[in-house]
Amino acid sequence: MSNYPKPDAATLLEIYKKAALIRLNDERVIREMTAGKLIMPFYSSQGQEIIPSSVAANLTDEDYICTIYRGTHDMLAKGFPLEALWGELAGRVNGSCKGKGGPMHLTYPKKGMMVTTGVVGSSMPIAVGLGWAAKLDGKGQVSVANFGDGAANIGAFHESMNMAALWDLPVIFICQNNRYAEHTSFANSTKVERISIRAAGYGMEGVTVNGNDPDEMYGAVKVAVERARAGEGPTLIEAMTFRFNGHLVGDAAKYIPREELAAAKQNDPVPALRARLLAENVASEADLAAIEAEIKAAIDAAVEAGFAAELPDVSELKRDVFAYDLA
Ligand SMILES: Cc1ncc(C[n+]2csc(CCOP(=O)(O)OP(=O)(O)O)c2C)c(N)n1
Repeated sequence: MSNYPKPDAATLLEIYKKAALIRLNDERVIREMTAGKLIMPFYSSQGQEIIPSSVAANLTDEDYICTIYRGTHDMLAKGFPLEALWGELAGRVNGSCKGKGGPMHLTYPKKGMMVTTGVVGSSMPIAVGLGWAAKLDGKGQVSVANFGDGAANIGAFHESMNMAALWDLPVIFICQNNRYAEHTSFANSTKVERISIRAAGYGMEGVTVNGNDPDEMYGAVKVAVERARAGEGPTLIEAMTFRFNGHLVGDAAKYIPREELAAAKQNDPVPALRARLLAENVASEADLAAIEAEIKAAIDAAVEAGFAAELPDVSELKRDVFAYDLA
C-alpha cells in the first residue's frame, strides 16, 4: 500500500471538498424526505464519501463512469451540477433527465456520467462497452464501473471482468465493499475473504484498499488509471468501507450489529479527513468553515430551484426513450 503515489495538499483539499459536498447533500436529501417534500426511494451513501472523491481526483470530464442506485456520491464527485440533481430528485423539468429519471437514474453524459442503474451488477457490462468504445476511439479515456460487494456475486461481474481483461480494455472496476448487500452480510454471501483475489482468475490486476483512506484510495486509482490509459488493461479495486444508514431510507438496519455500526461511525472518514487537513496545515478552521458554508449555500439554491421548477408535461412521457421520437 505504502508504495502508492500520495495526493498532494491541493488534491487532498479537493477530495475533502467533494466528500463534504456529498455528506451535506445526503443529509439534506434525507431531511427533505423526512419532511415529506420528496417522495422517492433513496439509498444513502453516508460513510462511503472518500471513495468517489478520490476516484474523481484522477479523472477528467471525458472519462466515463457508470454507477448504481447508491451512486449520488459517485455522480456528485464527478461534477454533477447540483441544480440538475435537485430538479431530478424533485421530478421537475430542470432535472438532468427532465424529471423523468428520478434518484435511481442520474445521468449527465456531458461530463461522462453515463448511467445510474437499479439493476444490481449492470453498471459493469455497460462500463465495459464504454471502455471498448474508448479503446476504439483511441483518445485515452478510461471507463469506471462502481458496484457493491453483493454485485460481485452476479454473473455480469464475471463476464465483464473476463471481457475487459481479454481485450485489455481501459476499465476500472471499483467494488465499494460496504459489508452489507441489502440485508445480507458479506460473510453470509461470499466465501472468499477478499473480492480482489478474483481478479487473478481473469488475468487482471486486483487490489484491496481502505476506501476510507484518501491516500490509499487515490493512489490505487491513480495507478489503475495510468495503466488503463497506457493500454495495459483493467484493474479491480476493492475499496473497503461501511454504510452508515440502512439499505434505503426507511430501513432501520436492525441486521447490522450496533457495536459494528458504532465503531464505523467512530471512524467517520469525513471528519477524519477534516481533522487531518487542520493537523497538516493544509487549511485553517476558517478556510474549512468558509468552504462548508459555500457548499451549504449552493445546496440551498439548488433545492429552491428544484422545487420551484415545473413538473414535466404528460407529452414528455414517451420522449427520450428511444433515439428516435415516438411521441
Ligand atoms: C439483478 C437484481 N437482483 C436483485 C435486486 C434487488 N437488490 C437491490 S439492491 C440489492 C443489494 C445489492 O448490494 P450491493 O451490491 O452490495 O450494493 P450496496 O447496496 O451495498 O451498495 C439487491 C439484492 C436488483 N435490484 N437487481
